[in-house]
Amino acid sequence: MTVTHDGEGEPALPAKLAAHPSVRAVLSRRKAGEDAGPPPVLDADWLRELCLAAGADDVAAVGLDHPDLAGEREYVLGALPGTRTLIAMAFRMNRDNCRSPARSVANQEFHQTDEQANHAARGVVQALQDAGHRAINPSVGFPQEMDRFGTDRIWMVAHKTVAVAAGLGVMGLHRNVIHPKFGSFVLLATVLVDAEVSEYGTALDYNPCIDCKLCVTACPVGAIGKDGAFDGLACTTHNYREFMSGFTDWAQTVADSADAADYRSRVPAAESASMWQSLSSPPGYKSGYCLAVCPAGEDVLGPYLEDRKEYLKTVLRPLQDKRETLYVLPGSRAQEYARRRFPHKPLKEVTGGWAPPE
Ligand code: B12
Ligand code: SF4
Repeated sequence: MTVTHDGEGEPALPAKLAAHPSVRAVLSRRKAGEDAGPPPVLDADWLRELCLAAGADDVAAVGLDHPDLAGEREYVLGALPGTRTLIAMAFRMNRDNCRSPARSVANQEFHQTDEQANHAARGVVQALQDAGHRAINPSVGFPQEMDRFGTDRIWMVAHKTVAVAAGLGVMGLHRNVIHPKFGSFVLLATVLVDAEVSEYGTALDYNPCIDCKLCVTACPVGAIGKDGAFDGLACTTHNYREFMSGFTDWAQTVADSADAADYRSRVPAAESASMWQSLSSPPGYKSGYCLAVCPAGEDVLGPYLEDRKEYLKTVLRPLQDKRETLYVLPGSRAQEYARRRFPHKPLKEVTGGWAPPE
């Protein structure tokens, strides 16, 4: 095999490869100094402008070696070997859309913001790639790594953990990140990149959560404790009824039904229609009320401070009063809580919460 060398520091290449038009184009670009390679350190101001122009409402970077990210490292490096920095971005949601008792309105807002955030993060990755870097944008919500479902976490990166370490906000009582200005009404995205950044964010020195406990009162299945305890299983059983966990239970009901009449006696028409909607368009959340009622954040707090009674009447109460089916595991704390606190909301016992059936 003949090997050529250009004598100017380029690696030796087999003759056939060196003669390929694409290879010659790359080598001549390098020779002309047009392809100097990426800067070793990304400029923080340049990066911020890039993310804001892509559509982010706030941005901060954090090194993968940050001690609070120890639990993320394995997953992050598995998705992009060589990752050095995580770029956290926040995207505002429209508040009254999230607060509407009409689930179709709230779900559209979640999904539109989700799409916008994925689109922006992808644009940032493209710009970083054009600058010579390796970068990826794990999804804001779904898709996730479903082959791990039931055995390991299914998300590539915990956006909340990254956003908090980068200083974009702090987790409130409801376990969502509260941005100091935009409050709870933000979705989060993370871009992984193989370079360092000239300046990293620092954690916020206060928690924007005002400890009003409205999230505790709003949750129809009692998933949020006054002390900040979070009943993840109660939340996912109800809220994710039409996502992978609830879908599994629904599919089993279909399998277990003797005939159409039996199926209809187990699943009312509206539930079947709702499941169809979630399968044919992005799946619908059943709740998210903890986020909807949260008054924290400088841009959000005004109406709550002005007239708390009115705030409760117009924001909290409509969600509490809504007649809607609540999905609970039989014998769970959530079932007892919902029965006691929300007697006007019909309860439905279901199985197949988060983990797949044995
Ligand atoms: C898994 C997940 C969920 C799970 C678990 C939530 C949780 N607190 O972890 C469920 C299905 C319950 C959920 C619900 C919602 N989620 Co969610 N979810 C995620 C996901 C994929 C990972 C979250 C994570 O990092 N968890 C681990 C650590 C960091 O969280 P943690 O709070 O410290 O730990 C909690 C869990 O381990 C949980 N837990 C404990 N036991 C159990 C058991 C089970 C079965 C489960 C599922 C969880 C669980 O309790 C711990 C808290 O004490 C992220 C997307 C992503 N890739 O990051 C979105 C994300 C956290 N979700 C988000 C949103 C908006 C929601 C909902 C509002 C959706 C809706 N419209 O209803 C609700 C809010 C419920 C709530 N109060 O948290 C946003 C939050 C944005 C923000 N401002 O912080 C994220 C970041 C998506 C995004 N890209 O913006 N979510
Ligand atoms: S609703 Fe109140 S207690 Fe709950 S997270 Fe928001 S500010 Fe904190």
